[in-house]
Amino acid sequence: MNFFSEINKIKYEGVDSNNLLSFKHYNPEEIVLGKKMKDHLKFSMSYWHTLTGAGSDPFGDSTINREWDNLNPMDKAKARVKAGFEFMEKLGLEYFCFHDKDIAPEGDTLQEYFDNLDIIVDIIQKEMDRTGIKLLWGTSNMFTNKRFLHGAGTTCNADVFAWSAAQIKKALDITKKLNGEGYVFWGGREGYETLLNTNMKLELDNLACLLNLATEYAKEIGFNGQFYIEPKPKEPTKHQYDFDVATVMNFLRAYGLEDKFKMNIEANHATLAGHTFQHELRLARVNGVFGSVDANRGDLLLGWDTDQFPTDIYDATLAMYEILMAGGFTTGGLNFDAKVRRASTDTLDLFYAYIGGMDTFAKGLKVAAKLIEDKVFENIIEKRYESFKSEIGIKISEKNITLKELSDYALTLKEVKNTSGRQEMLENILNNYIFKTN
Ligand code: XUL
Ligand code: CO
Repeated sequence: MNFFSEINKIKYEGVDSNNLLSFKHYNPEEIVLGKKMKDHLKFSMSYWHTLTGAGSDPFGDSTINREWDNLNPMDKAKARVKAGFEFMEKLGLEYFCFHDKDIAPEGDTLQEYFDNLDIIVDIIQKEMDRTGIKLLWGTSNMFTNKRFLHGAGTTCNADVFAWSAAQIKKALDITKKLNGEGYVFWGGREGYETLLNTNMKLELDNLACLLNLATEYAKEIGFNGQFYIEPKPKEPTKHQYDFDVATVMNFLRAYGLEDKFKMNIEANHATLAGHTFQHELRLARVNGVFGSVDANRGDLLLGWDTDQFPTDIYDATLAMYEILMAGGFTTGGLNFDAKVRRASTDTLDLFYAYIGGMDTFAKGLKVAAKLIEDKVFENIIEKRYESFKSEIGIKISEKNITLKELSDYALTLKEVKNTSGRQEMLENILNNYIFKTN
């Protein structure tokens, strides 16, 4: 059965094409910096937004009724697999990501949930074998069910903690079975609403314990994928413990988990934390913890996680610049954790959404590659810090100096000279690269 029979495989047609169902920049086989575009970008479909999202929001019910939505829960789950793989094939998406709950109904008991998952995982595996499409990462949904109202790893209820462990164990088994390249922990409800009822220390200790148990179990079953944490500062809880890259790094270091996790950085989460997407990517890069990306965008006028498809060339260029400078994706990839708007009710809208996101990042990749090839920022940055190559500068860099020696040196200076930061010129250069790259 086909779900998108009215749509043909989306092809690259270049910027002069007027066909809205074609790529203008995403040319999967094109070589950029010695590597195929598709291998740089590793685009991934988010199972949840694409196949289960139905447009509901806090003020209104679902607005989107997909062809599979009227089936019984297991048939619906099976139909979603078929629809998902047809969708990925048509767009040339070579990866997908899912939560346990996205792929199978929970049933009445935990055992029934696991049995349902096994049935659907077998179908997914067949589709993966048929198409060559791969699993970028798996995860467990420990936030939608009311059981998790106090959190999962940070709950005050030990039974819920155990239930969460069971879900993670199963999700790891599935991710291993499907040869997943990674496993993501996003906080979900790991945070607090009020400190008046919260034992922060116990919650953080327990969260670290759960993460550690997960990595231990992964070793036991021979799952070698990369573990990621996906920082987010707020929503659904008022304060999420995985606030941003800096907070997560501190948490991991405090509990000796820093070698076991990398970051899955989401654009809209960065902006919710009061950072740019580039900032979060840069911080992860310079600390050696860059891993994967959830590509989307927020809305500057709204203070919540709108999860819109990325269309901002400027942001995508700077993101791709950081990703390339970090050495590119290894286990990670570019997962579209993005959803169509509530009023975009047709399947056609899903195609427009992905085409737009993929073209935006393909263009960003091309611009970033040229910026790196020409060492535009590297040369300017190197020059800006060249005083640290002087005698005194080298001593500072090598930590081969005392406060008194620095003071003695400063006393010999008559005047301190600074040079321009040239921000406006740099912004123009960046724009010029965007203008001229095709
Ligand atoms: C929530 C979010 C999640 C994670 C996976 O804001 O981004 O979908 O990516 O749990
Ligand atoms: Co995400």
